[in-house]
Amino acid sequence: MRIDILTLFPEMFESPFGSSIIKRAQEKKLVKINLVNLRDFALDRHRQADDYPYGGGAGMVLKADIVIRAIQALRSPECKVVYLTPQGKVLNQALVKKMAAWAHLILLCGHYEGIDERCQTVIDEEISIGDYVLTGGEIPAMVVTDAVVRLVPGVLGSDEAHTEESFGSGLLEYPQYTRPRVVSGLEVPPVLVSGDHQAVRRWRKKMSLKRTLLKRPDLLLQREFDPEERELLEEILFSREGQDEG
Ligand code: 4FV
Repeated sequence: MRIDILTLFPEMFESPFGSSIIKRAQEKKLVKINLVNLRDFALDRHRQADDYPYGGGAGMVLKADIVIRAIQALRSPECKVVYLTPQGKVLNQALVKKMAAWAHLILLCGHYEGIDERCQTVIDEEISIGDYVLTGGEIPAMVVTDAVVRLVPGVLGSDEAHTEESFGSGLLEYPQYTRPRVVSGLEVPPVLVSGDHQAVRRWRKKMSLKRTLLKRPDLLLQREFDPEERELLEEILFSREGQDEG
């Protein structure tokens, strides 16, 4: 997978992409991330990439001629150009899965008041990471890159599976426990040390359902349930639960 990130501040990406999983994915050539400075496409000797807004008003606007020139230089037949903006579709795991299937992604990072509207001629998708305003599109581009790259086959090792994680199944993830067995007098739920894999699988599915019901009931509204999940939901809703239910 190829990811080109168009930004005025390529240095912001060095540390997030310089360690752990994203770094390893690049070393294993599973993903190629290019940090591209928008200023490199400015033709004037001051390499000016932004200017005052026509019609007046505060802040600066990224110049369309530079953005368009940059994207025309980078794009390929199979690429998708994504502009990070609060006006975009709000990112979720379903959208991340869709993007992870693309061979070539160009992420355009806005700054200041945003970009000249005529850049829309070279933009395929607008994506927002949430309904709040940031200083620039750089951190959203990091979020998108991290979420997408970890779904690229081979990036996550076996011990980092993404199958049973939150939103993978449309439910929140079940509680995790590790050594030591007792912490602050709190025991690990016995089922998890029972060796009964079926019972563990069922307990984890029940906990995912229960947590989703308690923390994100909205996620349950858009979801089908298999017979076992129906049974577990009835148990949760209609029977008294013991403490070790986690
Ligand atoms: C943003 C978001 C975001 C808006 C003005 C950059 C800033 C400045 N991008 N999801 N939320 N962008 O706040 O994607 O140009």
